[in-house]
Amino acid sequence: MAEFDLSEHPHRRFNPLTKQWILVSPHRTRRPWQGQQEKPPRESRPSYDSTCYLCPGNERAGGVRNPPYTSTFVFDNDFAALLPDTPQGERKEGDLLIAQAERGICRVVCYSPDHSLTMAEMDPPAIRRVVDVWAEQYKEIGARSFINYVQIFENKGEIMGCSNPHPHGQIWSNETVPQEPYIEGQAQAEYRARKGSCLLCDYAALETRQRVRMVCDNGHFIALVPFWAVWPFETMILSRRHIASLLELSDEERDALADILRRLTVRYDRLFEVSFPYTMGIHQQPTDGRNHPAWHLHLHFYPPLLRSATVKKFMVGYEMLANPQRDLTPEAAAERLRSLPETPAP
Ligand code: H2U
Ligand code: ZN
Repeated sequence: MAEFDLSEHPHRRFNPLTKQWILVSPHRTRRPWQGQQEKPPRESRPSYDSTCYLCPGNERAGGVRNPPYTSTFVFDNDFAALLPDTPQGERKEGDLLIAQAERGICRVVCYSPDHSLTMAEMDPPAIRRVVDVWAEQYKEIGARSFINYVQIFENKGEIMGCSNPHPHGQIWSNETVPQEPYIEGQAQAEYRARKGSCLLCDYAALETRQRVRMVCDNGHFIALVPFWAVWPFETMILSRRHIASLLELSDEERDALADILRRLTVRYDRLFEVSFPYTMGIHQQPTDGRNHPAWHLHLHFYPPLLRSATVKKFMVGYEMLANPQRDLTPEAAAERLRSLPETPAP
């Protein structure tokens, strides 16, 4: 019998942040990138679209008009999933029917007045302004006594359910810490109690040494394909310094975050030469007023595309019933992303 090889033999990998397992089946991708790589023409969009509800000066649902904004613009979501004035209460019938009222605030963040851009196409100072708005919003919303967690995220691309190509993201914040960050918070706290160090500091150091899963880095941030990635080209951005939220970033570190965001999203766009869809989110410490010494700021990118602009990964079958699975190894995905240019397509 041959010796166990991560690049060849089926195996499972452990995600220490969520304590979930993922099945990796590298032998299924032995055939490298065969088949056509059809390149649908890059859609070109106007800088202003009179029918877009996010463009400056346009009317949104409900009749409110956007101001003639010139950089970023934040507004309360007109169809907010969570509302600040929901009455408090709960239902509990034994151990089986349990419900709790949940208050929150939802906002939309326009990255730019230019309808035609994506983050990958914005210049570094413009992305830096988005970083500043994220930090401001996290601070302002998180300071409300009934808000204990602030989730900043972006759905990009129609295939991710994004309703509008205008560059924008969202913020949903609420009373309780939602599932994913709750689980990640527990795992980080347990790791710290057990090892006396930070899970993601240790992980960043390990990946900086091994480099096989690194995509790109700068003095303050690294972008990598996690060892336990589920989505084919999933990545994570980690701060090198142990900080728990955007608020702790220095001026220089904010620029560095903008830099790595641009370089990573440009690489994504170069992968299949299409505007690359993804869900991106920032994980920061809860805003519950407590200390979270184990929390380490990071961003997740979850892109669904598999091997071309049209072949998408679905989480079905075994993945819904057992656990997620991938064929392409995280190391092979990182190598592909690493080899791409950081300049936009001509
Ligand atoms: P997506 O980025 O996932 O498409 O979401 C856009 C958000 O914009 C969505 O949450 C909100 C929707 O509720 N929206 C408004 O707040 N006002 C509008 O006029 C249209 C859409
Ligand atoms: Zn627009």
